[in-house]
Amino acid sequence: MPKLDDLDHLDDKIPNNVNLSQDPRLKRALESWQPNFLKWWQEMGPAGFQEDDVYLRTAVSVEPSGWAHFDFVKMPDYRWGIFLTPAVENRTIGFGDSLGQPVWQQVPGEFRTQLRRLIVTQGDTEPASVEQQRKLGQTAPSLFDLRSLFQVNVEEGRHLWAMAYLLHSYFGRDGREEAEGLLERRSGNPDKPRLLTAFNAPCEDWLSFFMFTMFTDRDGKYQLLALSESGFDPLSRTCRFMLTEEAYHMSVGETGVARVVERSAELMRSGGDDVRKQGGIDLTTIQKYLNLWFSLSLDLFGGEISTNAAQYFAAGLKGRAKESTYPDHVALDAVYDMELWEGGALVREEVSLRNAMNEVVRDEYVEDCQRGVDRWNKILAEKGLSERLTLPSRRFHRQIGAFAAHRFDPAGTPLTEADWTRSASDWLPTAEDLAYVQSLMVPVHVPGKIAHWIAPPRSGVKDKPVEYGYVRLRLR
Ligand code: BYC
Ligand code: FE
Ligand code: FE
Repeated sequence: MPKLDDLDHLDDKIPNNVNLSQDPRLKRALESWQPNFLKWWQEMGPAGFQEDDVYLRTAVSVEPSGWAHFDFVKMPDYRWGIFLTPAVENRTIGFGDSLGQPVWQQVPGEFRTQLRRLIVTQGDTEPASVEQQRKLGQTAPSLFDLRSLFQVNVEEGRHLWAMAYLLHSYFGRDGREEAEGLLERRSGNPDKPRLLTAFNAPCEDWLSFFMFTMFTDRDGKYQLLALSESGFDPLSRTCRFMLTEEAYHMSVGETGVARVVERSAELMRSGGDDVRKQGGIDLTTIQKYLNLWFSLSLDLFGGEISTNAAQYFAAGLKGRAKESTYPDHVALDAVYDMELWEGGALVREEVSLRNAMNEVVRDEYVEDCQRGVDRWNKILAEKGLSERLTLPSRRFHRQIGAFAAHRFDPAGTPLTEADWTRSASDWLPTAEDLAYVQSLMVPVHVPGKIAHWIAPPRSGVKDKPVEYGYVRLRLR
């Protein structure tokens, strides 16, 4: 386990490109935070497996050769590092009221509270996801998948380090308190819940895990893209490096669901429509899980109309994903035409663009999700099936924003409460659906073997075959 006793070797223990060994104040701060992080990891990280060797990718530097270093490590020995993408010389603020001015290397006093809130919100999601996935290792469908889970988990741990670093380094005493708070809240705990809705939802089977990494990690991608635009340069550089890891998380989700779809399609072809009878997951259940995790993830973008988002944009703290692709970076006179639910009806309304920034980012996200669903449907088509998966309307099952106050079906049609109550079990996983999927969750921890309900992956990790022993389990 890394200890900070030997400060001369700090850069070895916490790989970093922020000159940690030259910064005594930051060193001391992280010195007291790190044991609490490890305590949190032992208590709330993956249940079991902490003594097992896992074939993990560790970031050891920001060069392309340095962040894809593969080796067997025990998870508590993973070298959680602090990496920022190298600074862009003479970078200027790319949007908002301060467009064109030099980026900030320190926190601007007038925006301190808002900036801290953004960083705390981002940071809170990282340990939350690890907590949600805590028990999944015990039912992994293969060693390949077990490794994927742990790779995602250690990297979310590193994302937590990234935000804790910003809090410790740039926010003084209250930053230190917020960094402790990140280790104290608990996903799903009513007394000290995580900050955002989806991060308190249970994620207790592997279909949920794949939907989570497909849809919820993809919110991560879009939020990180938006924060990468920040005029606060350390935040921008931190998020740009995190995005390199996020791509992997989303691929775990997309290919994971694809493999479940593939197996279900095979069973339908060979054994008929009753997939459950054949020990697979039927497309209806897959669609319900998709509906749930997509709608929970849509909520993570915030309200359709948001003065918070307008302020973040005006201040240059948070832009749009890929801000440079938009023609107008001030967005003062522009409007955004959106659909809302008002006075008991769907209405179209022109909203000042700055107030619509959450919706603009959500638009990009929905398009990206659709591309993934299209790829799943291609598998169904290739197997000669006419069934298709669909993204529900963004009005469906919302708990945040303009549509939270009413009920809508997956096509987006308004419903009475009675209609909703009658049909909700057709659209969202029921207790019985969850129990069925849970009944399939038996661990397959033998090299080369895989659970029946999921197709094997197309290829292994790095240069290893699919059948490789990616996790070396100690005899128990
Ligand atoms: N749940 O103005 P509004 C990731 C609150 S995922 C609960 O509409 P705003 C990851 C809001 O706080 C990426 N509360 O929205 C993925 C506000 O409260 P106050 C995480 C919510 O402020 C997988 C009120 O409602 N990163 O990295 O623009 C695994 C009105 O809010 C929610 C970020 O989120 C919600 N869903 O918030 C691991 C980036 N939505 O002011 C990791 C940082 C809104 O009334 N966060 N509220 O007390 C932000 O940029 C913004 O806070 C939000 C939208 C995008 C969340
Ligand atoms: Fe993350
Ligand atoms: Fe992630």
